[in-house]
Amino acid sequence: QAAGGYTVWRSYSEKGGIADQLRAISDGNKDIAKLQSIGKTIQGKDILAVKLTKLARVLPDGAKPAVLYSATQHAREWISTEVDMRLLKYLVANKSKPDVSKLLSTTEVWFVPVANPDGYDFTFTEGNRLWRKNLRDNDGDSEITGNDGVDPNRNFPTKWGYDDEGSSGVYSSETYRGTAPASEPETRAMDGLLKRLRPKAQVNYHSFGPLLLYPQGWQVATKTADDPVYLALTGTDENPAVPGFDPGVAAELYTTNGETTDHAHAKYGTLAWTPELDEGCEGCGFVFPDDEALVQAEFEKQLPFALDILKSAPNLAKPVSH
Ligand code: 0X9
Ligand code: ZN
Repeated sequence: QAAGGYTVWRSYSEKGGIADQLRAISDGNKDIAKLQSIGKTIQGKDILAVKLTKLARVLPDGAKPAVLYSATQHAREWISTEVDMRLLKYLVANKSKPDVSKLLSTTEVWFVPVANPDGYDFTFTEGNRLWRKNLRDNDGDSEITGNDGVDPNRNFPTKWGYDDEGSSGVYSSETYRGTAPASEPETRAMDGLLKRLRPKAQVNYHSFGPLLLYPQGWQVATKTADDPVYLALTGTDENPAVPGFDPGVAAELYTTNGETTDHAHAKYGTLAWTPELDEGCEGCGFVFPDDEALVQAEFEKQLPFALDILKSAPNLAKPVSH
């Protein structure tokens, strides 16, 4: 029986949960998959990543152009982990088909399906379904209350705390940025991976939208030099890359700072997106229904964009180094 009695949803650490699934996928596909821990959470859990590519265990990491699909920086955004996992499973299941086989020859496909394992597991405990942040004990009282947690999507070094707007210096805020840039081990794990790979692209799944956002998030006045590339790959209001998903510059929605995709783009030249996935029903918000057909439909809706990015990756400009 799954934690919480769910049909679809699995916590990170339960038997048969996301961590076990990542281990099983890697063990069962030694030709194309390599599992690694990119760091530990505050509670000491391994933050697992899978690299999917031909000769995964022979070639060094970063030997081919890389694309990173990450999810669940925000603990409650469960649909993002399922979409990420289903993309991984789809590529594994189709590894012998010509299209996928070619992608696995030319590209490294990276997955971090749960970027915030402490927070994610916490949302499977009673009364905590809507927890967002990590489990940093801000006030040092050895229990997790409303005063605790750092927002993993406000803790990155790029424009950290800029103008004190778009993140908060207050413990209890849902957008608490932490005590310093990259103060959180979860941030350092993700940043370390980005630094090592300098991926051509990152798709950082969140919920809920439907929206398809790209940098910058910290200011709205000036677009990035990559705006034409973003436009081409993200599409227009009339013809978005994901059906029904409003494409646009993240800061036009609201400003953020210390945000992941701004950091990946500014620091490593990675083209990075934040898809804000569907709610699954009107008014469901962060609580996407425990419904296999709806979850699978959301994955299938995301698949063409995810594959387009992967196909484009080798041709995208070489990421600039700073
Ligand atoms: O606020 C966030 O971190 C993201 N939204 S969520 O509801 N999943 O928390 C959005 C980040 C995108 N950046 C901006 N909107 N500036
Ligand atoms: Zn989010």
